[in-house]
Amino acid sequence: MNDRGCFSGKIAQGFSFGAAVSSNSPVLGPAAEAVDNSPKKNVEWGLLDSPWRNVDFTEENREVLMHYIASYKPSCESVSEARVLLLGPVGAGKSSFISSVHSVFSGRVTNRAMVGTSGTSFTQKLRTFTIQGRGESGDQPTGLVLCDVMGLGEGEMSGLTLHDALAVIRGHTPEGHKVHMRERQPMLESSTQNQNKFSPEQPVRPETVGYVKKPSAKEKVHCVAFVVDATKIESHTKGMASTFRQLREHISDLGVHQVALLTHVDQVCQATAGDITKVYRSQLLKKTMERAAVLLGMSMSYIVPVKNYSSELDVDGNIDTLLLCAVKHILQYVDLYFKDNLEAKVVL
Ligand SMILES: Nc1nc2c(ncn2[C@@H]2O[C@H](COP(=O)(O)OP(=O)(O)OP(=O)(O)O)[C@@H](O)[C@H]2O)c(=O)[nH]1
Ligand SMILES: [Mg+2]
Repeated sequence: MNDRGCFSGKIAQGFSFGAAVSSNSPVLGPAAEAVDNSPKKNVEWGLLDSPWRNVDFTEENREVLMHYIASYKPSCESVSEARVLLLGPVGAGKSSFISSVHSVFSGRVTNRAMVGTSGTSFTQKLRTFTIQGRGESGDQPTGLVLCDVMGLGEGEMSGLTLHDALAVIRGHTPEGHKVHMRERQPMLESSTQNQNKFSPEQPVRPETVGYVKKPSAKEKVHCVAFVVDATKIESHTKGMASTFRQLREHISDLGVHQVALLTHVDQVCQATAGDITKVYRSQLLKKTMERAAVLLGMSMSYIVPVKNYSSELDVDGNIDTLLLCAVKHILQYVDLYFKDNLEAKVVL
């Protein structure tokens, strides 16, 4: 961490990233420190006077966002749940995002999606999670399903392949058997048995057990959310940029919109780590998002920052709000998919 309170890079004299901070590095102090909001400190931290995007971090807005998501229904008669696939490099925070969103709605930090710390992808199978949050007690399933899958590798021979990623998006990939899908419990893994692991040697194909030959609209993925770790943007090779480019080309051909989540923002900017409401005031994070946009080959407007629950024991209203904003952002592109591809439901 440098004396500007940031973990890497310089802000004033030309932006440059230092060695990427490992996602396993301890989060340095700010959360534990009292946050100094003085103008002098803001300059030291490289904080803009006003945010470059406006987020309402009030408790009321958190409630509004929760209600929006809890009552969300896809605008298509034949589809009751929006399926969103999280795609990104190993350790980017895909499973953490799912767990974090679940934590927001359950009011306590949980590790539902099995978050890992290994160098190879911790998540090995396609797993789908229905977010709960509807109803009086908030324990009914919402219309949002988040799909977790193994991490992308730098090339075709490691991690999830392009072929398998597209098979998931097209809805061919078995999630256990259909009967399991119907019997799926909210926030429970829908495929625990007889499930082939993703492997470059064994691509998903018609012979794969449980292969869905003619996926219906509800079995397809309706939006892809790329997940990238803010501390690793600079350390990704050209191979990863090319993986993203190929994925984006093919996914766009399928008419599926893509957004991106920039995770680990707390490990890039100390001020933001101490107070997540500063996320859009951090010049370093703005630069990091610009770099992420280049890596992903997408406009900044598709990218939103999040801080996943990682070391916290309790949920925090402001962290919740940023996570909920990310979910709303995703759902807007899900809606666009239904608008573009399927018959819109008549709203009376
Ligand atoms: N500080 C911090 N840590 C995070 C954040 N998101 C994820 N992590 C940590 O990063 C590590 C990897 O997170 P995972 O959610 O397992 O990443 P993944 O993308 O699912 O990884 P694979 O399944 O291995 O591909 C875990 O130790 C998480 O606690 C974040 O926003 N901030
Ligand atoms: Mg994972």
